[in-house]
Amino acid sequence: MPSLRTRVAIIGAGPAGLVLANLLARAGTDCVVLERHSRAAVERRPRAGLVEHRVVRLLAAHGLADGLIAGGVPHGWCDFLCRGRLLRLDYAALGGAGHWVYPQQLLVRDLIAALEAAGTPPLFARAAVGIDDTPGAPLTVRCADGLTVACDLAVGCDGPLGPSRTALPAAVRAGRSARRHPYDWLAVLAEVDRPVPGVVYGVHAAGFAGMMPRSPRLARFYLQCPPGDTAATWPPGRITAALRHRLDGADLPRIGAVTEARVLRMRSEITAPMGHGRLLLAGDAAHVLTPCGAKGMNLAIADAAALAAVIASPTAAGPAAAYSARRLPDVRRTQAFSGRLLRLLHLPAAHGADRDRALGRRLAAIEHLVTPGPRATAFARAYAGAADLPETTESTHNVRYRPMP
Ligand code: RFL
Repeated sequence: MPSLRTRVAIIGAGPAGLVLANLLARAGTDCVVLERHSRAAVERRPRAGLVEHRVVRLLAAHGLADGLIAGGVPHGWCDFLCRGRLLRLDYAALGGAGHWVYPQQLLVRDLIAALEAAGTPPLFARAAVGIDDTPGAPLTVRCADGLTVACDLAVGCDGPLGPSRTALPAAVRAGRSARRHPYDWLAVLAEVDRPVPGVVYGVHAAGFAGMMPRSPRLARFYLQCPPGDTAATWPPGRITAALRHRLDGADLPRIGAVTEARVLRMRSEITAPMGHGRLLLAGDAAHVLTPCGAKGMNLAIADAAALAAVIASPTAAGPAAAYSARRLPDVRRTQAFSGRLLRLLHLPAAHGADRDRALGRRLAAIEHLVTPGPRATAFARAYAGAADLPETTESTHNVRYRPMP
């Protein structure tokens, strides 16, 4: 039976696992990344696209942002569309920082290349199936093909469905807080005839619709749909018609081929503490957010950075306590931010005049939100991941946040 010995076994080569492995490699800490998919599959998987200010700063500080800065596009405003009115929140100007638009799969590709250059590429097509934690013996991660990895610490970066969460003791899993929202989102990637100029949130009587930039020829769209809906009920013609209807008034490009359409179950969940003993969780394995507010990948990378710091400076309380204390306040704040934005963007399930009144209330709330002042500034900073910046306005790398070219 093949076996390996390492200090830290990392399960999953998504943003969390790859950033952690890169930071550990830079600190000279031995680690192994196990990924169940092939390299080609993870480098092709489109998901997030908005990278927060603080995450760019962090990646740049470790020499991991060259591709992002060369190929990404700074972006710093979003539009809210409600009752035919388009209201702009210029959050980079208000809060001093914006996002970079850079598709997740490109960041994953860069992070894998950096690990390869460091001589520690992930082990692809190695699915972890279990974690054995026998007191007094090294922790052991078992893979489906028989490989075992003995380690001092295992970090589950394997998303919400990987084996790491289930390997936590039942008492820790019981401490999970979870919420299912009363709607789902159809997530669409589609070809466009020109770049989407920026983020648009459409609040509409027929349901929420969103439009996000990704690349010059591709855009991400979201459509609120009933809970439990499936992509099969959304043929391309219906998707395009719904986007035109719900985003009427926005600068919508011509939508071509739909390259991906999937229904995202809208739920939020936090595992607290974010680990136990020698097993820690990071990214989506530790907390699931809805895509609202574009926070999941950003939190995953912030987790990885905190974990690398905790591993570098052990404390008497142990890594799970130190890591949870560092990360849970930010995770909870971010969940709350995403929840507030969700409430703003969705109408309660009412009909007729009630729905119209609800739309009126949303429009008033949006007007309030985009009006410069402390509330708009707080929202701007939370949205761009700049809450930890000093109050003086300062931009990441002195960039001017602007629309897609
Ligand atoms: P990932 O990226 O899911 O990576 C987990 C990795 O673990 C592997 N794995 C295993 N490997 C070995 N053995 C096993 N048994 C394994 N089981 C699983 C998987 O193959 C995978 O490679 O988790 P990570 O690293 O925590 O990163 C989280 C982010 O990917 C996620 O939060 C974001 O994509 C969420 N998200 C967004 N986040 C943002 O910050 N900004 C956005 O604009 C944004 N848009 C989105 C999103 C997520 C979306 N979907 C598809 C859920 C848009 C969408 C449509």
